[in-house]
Amino acid sequence: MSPMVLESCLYKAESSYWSFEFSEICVLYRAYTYDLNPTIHFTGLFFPFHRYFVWSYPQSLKNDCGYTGVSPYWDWTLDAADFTGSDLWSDNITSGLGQASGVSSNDFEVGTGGFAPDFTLAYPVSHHLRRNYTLEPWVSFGDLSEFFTDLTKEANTSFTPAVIDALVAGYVGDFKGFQAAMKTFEGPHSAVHEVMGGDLGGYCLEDATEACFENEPSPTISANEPLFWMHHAMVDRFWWLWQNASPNNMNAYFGGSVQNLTYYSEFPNGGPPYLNMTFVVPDDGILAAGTTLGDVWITEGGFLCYTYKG
Ligand SMILES: [Cu+2]
Repeated sequence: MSPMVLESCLYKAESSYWSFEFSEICVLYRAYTYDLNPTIHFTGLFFPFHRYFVWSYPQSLKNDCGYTGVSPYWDWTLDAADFTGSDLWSDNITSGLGQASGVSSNDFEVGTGGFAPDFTLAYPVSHHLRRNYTLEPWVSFGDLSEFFTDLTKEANTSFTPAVIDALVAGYVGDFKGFQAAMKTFEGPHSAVHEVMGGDLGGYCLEDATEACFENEPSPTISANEPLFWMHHAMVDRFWWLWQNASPNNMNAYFGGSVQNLTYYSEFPNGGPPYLNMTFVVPDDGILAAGTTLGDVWITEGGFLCYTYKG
């Protein structure tokens, strides 16, 4: 297990690309601890934990960096059709987020844009941001083939506007079904992580330990990438859109506390014991202790107090 990695604000950029206007991005690093991984993925904690985790990010930016702006989300549906052609990957050092794919001869380090060349990430050891855009990321997931309909599926087809619109409109009152569709191995959440490869995809550094490669891809690495926060803000927005799509969705919930990939089709979002609104979100030293699922259920409520524009 590793402690939270937190550094102070060190990067600012301007962009008009995002779904709503903001004047600066402020970046800090956090990594969730290793033992949280099976607790918050493929369980009923996926959406509420990540809502709390994503919410905590701008709080830290405000408290630790004096940030006064809003928190952007990355609407990847806009980039699905021509992913590598997106303005997002501009090489401009003051407004671009750099290459979608880094330099292969250099462990896929991103060599352009605002995150190059001196930008360093802290987890698990100091390194430069890595991206390895891979259109068919799942061809190497052969030992998990039972979870895929097609290992050669092109990842950008999982996060098109049509896919997202259908998911938001569907699964009325069915939280388990909604999460299963979103969080499935080839669903939008995973697709964005894996199409990016590198840090966001959870891939080990070239000279990492054997233990790292045995657990690859690992979500513990993915929060290195500044885009992690904007990706997961979009995942949270996606849940928010679904919550607001029907009165039957807002408080809909069903999820288990134990990841069960052996019986995945029966327990796509966890097996028993089942969770409820009084369950305390695991903080593991990262977040304020004692926050319940009910506390983070409604974004416009008193505790979180935010909404999404656009
Ligand atoms: Cu994720």
